[in-house]
Amino acid sequence: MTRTPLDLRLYLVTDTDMCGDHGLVRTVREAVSGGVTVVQLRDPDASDDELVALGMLVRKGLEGTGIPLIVNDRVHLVKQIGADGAHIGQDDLPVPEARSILGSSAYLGLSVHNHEQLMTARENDWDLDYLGVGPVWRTTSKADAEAPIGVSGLKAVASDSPWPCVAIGGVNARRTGGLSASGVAGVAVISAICGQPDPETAAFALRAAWEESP
Ligand code: TZP
Ligand code: MG
Repeated sequence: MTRTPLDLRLYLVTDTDMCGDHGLVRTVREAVSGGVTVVQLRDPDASDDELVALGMLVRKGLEGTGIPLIVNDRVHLVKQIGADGAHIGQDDLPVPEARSILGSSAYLGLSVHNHEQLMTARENDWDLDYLGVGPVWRTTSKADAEAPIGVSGLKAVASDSPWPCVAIGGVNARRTGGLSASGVAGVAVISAICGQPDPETAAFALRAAWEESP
């Protein structure tokens, strides 16, 4: 089955705590109004039941927008949430196992931190839709984040990747400008949208920076 390619230009990864009083669903909806093209539900601290409950609310909030919902790590919850796919890291379940749980119609993204991990994915010809590449810059939004790979590390992966790549880690509107020249299909952010007083304006600024980038 062929999946419609994702529009990866502005990829929002959620952080429930960071959304705080503004609220997760409200943040997601406003961010989509501002130009977010994909939403990933990420909450490593939530139990499966809590994530399903949150996921159903977010999915409902996205109804009618056409914006896909991707679930971080918990591949086994994608169907229950009614999401469009999953995103897994290097230490999560193996790609073929994730793909077999998801079936061929759901999206699957993989985090890649270096060229060696890209080569492993390529050699295995994994059935992926995109790669999340980073952290490009230092980030405080992920407890166990790897060392930053910089724009040069990002370019090295993106230029040899058969899959579209999304830059993640420390991305903000100021830094977005230069990133399309790195060969990526878009940028992924947590803190540049979650916890911002006005997520719609924040998303709009990121999207504008992406569209205006050379
Ligand atoms: N994976 C690599 S860096 C990162 C994740 C989930 C966190 C990105 O958060 P921020 O706030 O956009 O730096
Ligand atoms: Mg993970």
